[in-house]
Amino acid sequence: MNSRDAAGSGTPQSSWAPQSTAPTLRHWLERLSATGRVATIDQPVSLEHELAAVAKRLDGEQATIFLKPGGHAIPVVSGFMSKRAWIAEAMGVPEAALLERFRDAAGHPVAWHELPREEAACQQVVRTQGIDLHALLPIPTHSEHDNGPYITAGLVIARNPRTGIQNVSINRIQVHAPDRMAILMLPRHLLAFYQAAEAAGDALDVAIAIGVDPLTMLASQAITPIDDDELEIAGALHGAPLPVVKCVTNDVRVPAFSEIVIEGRILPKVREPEGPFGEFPKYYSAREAREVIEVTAVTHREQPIYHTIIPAEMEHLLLGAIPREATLLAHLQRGHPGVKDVELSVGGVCRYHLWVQFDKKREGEAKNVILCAFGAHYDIKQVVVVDTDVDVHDPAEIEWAIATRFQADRDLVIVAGAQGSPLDPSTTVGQPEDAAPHMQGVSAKMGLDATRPIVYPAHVFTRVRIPGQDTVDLDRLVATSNAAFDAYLHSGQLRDAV
Ligand SMILES: Cc1cc2nc3c(=O)[nH]c(=O)nc-3n(C[C@H](O)[C@H](O)[C@H](O)COP(=O)(O)O)c2cc1C
Ligand SMILES: [Mn+2]
Repeated sequence: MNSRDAAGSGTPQSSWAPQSTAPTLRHWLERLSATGRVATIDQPVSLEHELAAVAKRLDGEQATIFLKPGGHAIPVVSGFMSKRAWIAEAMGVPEAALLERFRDAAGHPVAWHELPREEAACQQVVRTQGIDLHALLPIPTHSEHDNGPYITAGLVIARNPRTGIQNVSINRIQVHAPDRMAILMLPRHLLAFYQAAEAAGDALDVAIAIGVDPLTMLASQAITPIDDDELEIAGALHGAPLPVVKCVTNDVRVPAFSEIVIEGRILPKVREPEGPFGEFPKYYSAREAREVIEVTAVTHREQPIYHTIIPAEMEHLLLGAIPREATLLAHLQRGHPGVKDVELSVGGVCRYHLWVQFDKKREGEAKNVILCAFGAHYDIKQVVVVDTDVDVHDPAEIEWAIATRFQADRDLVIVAGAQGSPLDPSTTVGQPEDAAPHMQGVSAKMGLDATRPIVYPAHVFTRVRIPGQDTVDLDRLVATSNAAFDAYLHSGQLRDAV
């Protein structure tokens, strides 16, 4: 049985009536706590490395809540969406329906609902003067060589200067002064908004929402056109308009139930050094000049909770993986309807290695699927295509398919000299001879067709199975105690002793 099917009930279609078990972070944490999935750390821990070390040790097993982080009164939470099954649970669908549900929500956005300020939890406490982020918020320093504290779980929300339509992304933010931060904006929507503002000599107003529910976090990672508002995708995932409120010092709308909101402006023509910072491929990115946010306000709930994401751990990797998988699956299925499912493997940092489950009808098709995947996203570096009897979510099954259905001289596809991930250190990134920007990130692509031939002699590819292995009634057959066996052993011991 596919392990994903076991996680929920019903077919993907029947459980699609959008419903969320996690309308706010607090609802979700309560649910995790009631089911033994929260580790409460009530001892003081240092914000420098110690907090991240504990959260990393428990990542993927339990969310962590630190009640006394670095002498602050505000608790820190981490790792509350570090398992696929938990994310599916938050969405209210079986794990097997996760990608389809996400794709459906991205295609059917729900407009948000604006609340008056007095109803918005995130503005219960408002501070616009004398802001010192280090004193106000428990912001951890994560990895060994990081350049100090970083906000890693902030939804950066901005308005398109031309249309006013909002955008949401997560960006790493270095807090290097009481009210100034440096931000990494790769060339996507936020950077496009900023460049438009900067060209007109203006700052770009932003808000950074920290401590939001898992579905709004996930929606922030949707791969969509520039004028799709990710908060509307969050509404679709929740099955209800997302409540928002206007910021105190600008016109950006933020989720009204956010625990904490930092308001500010990305300054035109200002750059300050940022990094190094330990990134998702589990290597550091270099110190470089980056854009700067000047903080204009900090608002929060009474007794807020601060969220930090441990870089390169499961919460970080899955947040990127699920929307990417949904997009890749749709892309592959457009040309190849036989594609059934995909997974971006954890070992490939949920970005570089794609596993594809495919119902092959004609020889050669798996190689077309491989080439299609290379074209879908420059990050994809290795593709493995397997048959429909192979569980694409089980690394041992993938390796078994490669071990027994793949021959390197026939089934390997290599494309030399393509573009790869700029964060993959094995590309030409940073090599002295290739230091010019247009020479960076050159990478080979590798595809493995691990499907069996369509026609094969009887028994050659017949998978060993034991009749009844999935259906035997263990409850009836297995005794509740080992007393009978112990008695049998004991009589044997007496004989041995003679
Ligand atoms: C934990 C985490 C950290 C991220 N850090 C950055 C970052 O520092 N800079 C960046 O450009 N993207 C970062 N991303 C990726 C973007 O948030 C993501 O690509 C987003 O979908 C971009 O939104 P956009 O398409 O609306 O521009 C991060 C993602 C996650 C999950
Ligand atoms: Mn966007």
